[in-house]
Amino acid sequence: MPQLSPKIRDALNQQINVELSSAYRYLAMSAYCSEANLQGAATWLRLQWQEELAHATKLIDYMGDRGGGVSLKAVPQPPGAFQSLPDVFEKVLHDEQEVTAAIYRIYDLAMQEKDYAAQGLMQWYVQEQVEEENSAAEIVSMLRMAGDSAAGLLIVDRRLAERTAAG
Ligand code: OFO
Repeated sequence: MPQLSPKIRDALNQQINVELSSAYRYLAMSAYCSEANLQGAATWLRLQWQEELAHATKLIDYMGDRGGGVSLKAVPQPPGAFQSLPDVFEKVLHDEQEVTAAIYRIYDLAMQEKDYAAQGLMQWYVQEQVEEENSAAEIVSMLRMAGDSAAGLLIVDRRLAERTAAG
């Protein structure tokens, strides 16, 4: 397997940072929900934190298979405060849409560089983002339906508690 081109290597290193930054934001959101006694959402977000860590380590492992060159960068401080559960999940959806855009940029680059193996890897992330955006959009829509109803929010929170595993 040929080594990664410098451009793809830089892009994958950047994406590792995107995934770790995403993980860190989920961890902050989970802490907020836990403090607000929204344990279902806190659990869901904690599992998502693990999933983002797995997305980052998958890239690290892949780079190892292609000659290495991993270079970890500083992870930005996540937001510390949120206004409400709907606010959290509106941000989740927005963040995931940005992650999708980042994945597409790497996919484009892998096509330009004729790196077929990297295209295969990015295809996995493209599919993963379909799920990520879908589940975020579904939760946002449930929360919009619940509106200002405390009972509605608790029902959504209970539903989020049903998530049992990352992935
Ligand atoms: Fe890694 O998919 Fe979300 O951010």
